Amino acid sequence: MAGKEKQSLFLRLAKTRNFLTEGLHSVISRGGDIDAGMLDDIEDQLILADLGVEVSREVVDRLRTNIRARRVATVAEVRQELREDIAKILQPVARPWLMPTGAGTRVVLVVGVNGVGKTTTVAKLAEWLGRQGRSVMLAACDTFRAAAIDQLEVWGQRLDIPVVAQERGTDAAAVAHDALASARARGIDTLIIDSAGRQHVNADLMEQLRKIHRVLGRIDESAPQETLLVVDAGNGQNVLAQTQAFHATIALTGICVTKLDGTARGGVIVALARRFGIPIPFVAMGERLEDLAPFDATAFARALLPEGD
Ligand SMILES: Nc1nc2c(ncn2[C@@H]2O[C@H](COP(=O)(O)OP(=O)(O)OP(=O)(O)O)[C@@H](O)[C@H]2O)c(=O)[nH]1
Ligand SMILES: [Mg+2]
Repeated sequence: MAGKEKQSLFLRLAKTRNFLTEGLHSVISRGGDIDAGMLDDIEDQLILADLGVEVSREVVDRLRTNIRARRVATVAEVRQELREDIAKILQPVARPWLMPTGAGTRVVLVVGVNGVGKTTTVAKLAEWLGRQGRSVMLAACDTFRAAAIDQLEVWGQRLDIPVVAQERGTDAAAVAHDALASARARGIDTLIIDSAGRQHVNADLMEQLRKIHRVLGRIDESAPQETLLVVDAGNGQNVLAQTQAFHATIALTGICVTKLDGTARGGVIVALARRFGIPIPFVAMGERLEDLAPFDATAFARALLPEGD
């Protein structure tokens, strides 16, 4: 069932079409000779889709080599070659999210800049883990805004899972500490910590993140077992700067790319894969709980470049 679900999400993505730029489709579909002009146009379109200048050049260089070697001769083969090349770049980061069981409470710390979908992703992850029979608790560590605490509590009620929250203004690290102590006491399998949105260039807020990390480590030196960065695909190349800064502050174990449904810039995922090699266990393509899918490199590449056009 999971496979089918996953596939239909990626198929939906392919259908939206504005996902990649219409441009690439029209370049490849216009027929005619595969000449230097077409290769230049393909490179431009990949850059517009946010694969980044470097990766776009690299992909088109490989394509050019294959055309010269006559391994690629038709437009259909160009499309297939691009699809396979992109899937190959994505493959190493598209690893399943394996959370060992039975080793006490495991902690997932969810971080990212403002408004990227952290809290929604926390809820989706909780639901996903719950479906696998795992007990989950949430910690409301966005203590800057009362509304943020309320938002998480509403998700907790909806999903029927406990939420640890304290008053607005409480030190986020203290909330994280108490939540982990409580989760361990209750024998909870996974504690997911929702954190406040913070700009990656804000040194004070980044330091606060380090503190949360440190305080968790005092209770369990291997916590947090997962530090998940949430990024909004619509932020384009800025996603790379965000990843760089968060990774330098607290080593990331994974990236979740959201809002792939609302953007033509999904190609940033390819740039992320090439530049950092950090696992991308999940992608999100909508606001609903079921709009989270384990990342599938082949299905994603197929959504970028559908077959048979
Ligand atoms: N279209 C779309 N919307 C999403 C997705 N994920 C989250 N959203 C929406 O994005 C908005 C912000 O989501 P939140 O989960 O509150 O984001 P956040 O990162 O917790 O925000 P802050 O806590 O304010 O930093 C909400 O309206 C969500 O419903 C997605 O994959 N696709
Ligand atoms: Mg939030």
